Amino acid sequence: MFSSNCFITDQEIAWCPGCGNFAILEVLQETLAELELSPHQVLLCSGIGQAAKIPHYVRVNGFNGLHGRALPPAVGARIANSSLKVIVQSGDGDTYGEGGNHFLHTIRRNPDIAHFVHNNQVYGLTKGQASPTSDPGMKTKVQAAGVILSPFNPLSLALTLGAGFVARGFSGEKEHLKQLMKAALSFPGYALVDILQPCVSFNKLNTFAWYKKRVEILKNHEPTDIEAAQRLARKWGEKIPIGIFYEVPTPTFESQIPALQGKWGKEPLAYRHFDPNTLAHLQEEFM
Ligand SMILES: Cc1ncc(C[n+]2csc(CCOP(=O)(O)OP(=O)(O)O)c2C)c(N)n1
Ligand code: SF4
Repeated sequence: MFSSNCFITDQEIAWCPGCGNFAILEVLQETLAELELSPHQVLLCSGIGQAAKIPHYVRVNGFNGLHGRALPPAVGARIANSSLKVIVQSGDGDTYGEGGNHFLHTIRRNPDIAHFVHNNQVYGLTKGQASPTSDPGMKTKVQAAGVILSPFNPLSLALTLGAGFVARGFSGEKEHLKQLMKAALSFPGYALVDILQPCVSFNKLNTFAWYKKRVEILKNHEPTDIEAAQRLARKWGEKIPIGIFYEVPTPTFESQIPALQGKWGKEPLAYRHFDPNTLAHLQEEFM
């Protein structure tokens, strides 16, 4: 049996003291241990950014893609090796900005992966420019007169596109976040957990205290009620709900790929023996 220490690497952590990423990292390591997963069973994919450094700090299989490009390799890896627990972890800029298109189409595909977005409402690594989730009016060095765009609502959009698991967590509510991660990792399909994560260096508006005053753990919410989930997803201000907004499984991408079903699906693609002779008839036909 593994403890969370088994998931720690010897890499020096390059986050600012007090950054909300530390709590998310710790909760992830505890979650993996408590789910009794061993390091070789997990693949962690990320893009670029502060949040995206996480594969360096967790002792599992890891993949660092380009900015915004964490989801496609994660989906590919999941198809190639269905014995892996695939987790994508990235920032709000990475996921909802640069990776917006992949975000939309991954939800439509519904692969069995868990997606934990560290949402600090800024581009942290590049020194705090506004991101798609920044609150209107927030001043940054680039948006000196304040953000003028309406914020992107990832949870509402995910629900609209038919995501089966949609949740919001907060890095300051660690036990609660662990329950969300466990539920997302046990969910058969694409599971989104948007995690509010204070960036102490660049987001002086949405601070730890700002979130702490507002977040409210959901009680008595029926997570199969899509309309109630949408109402919760749109709630942002004096009260910010956290918890599982929606949880209803639908057929996964993998379950609809013939090559992964029946006699073909007995073992993951990655472990199957490939005999080039089986392609001989195709070569004859096309060459
Ligand atoms: C295509 C592309 N555009 C811009 C950059 C520069 N860049 C690197 S990290 C980053 C911001 C990351 O912000 P976010 O995804 O919100 O993550 P955080 O650092 O806040 O965790 C940017 C703009 C890049 N690497 N590639
Ligand atoms: S810049 Fe912000 S997100 Fe990046 S490590 Fe520092 S506090 Fe964390």
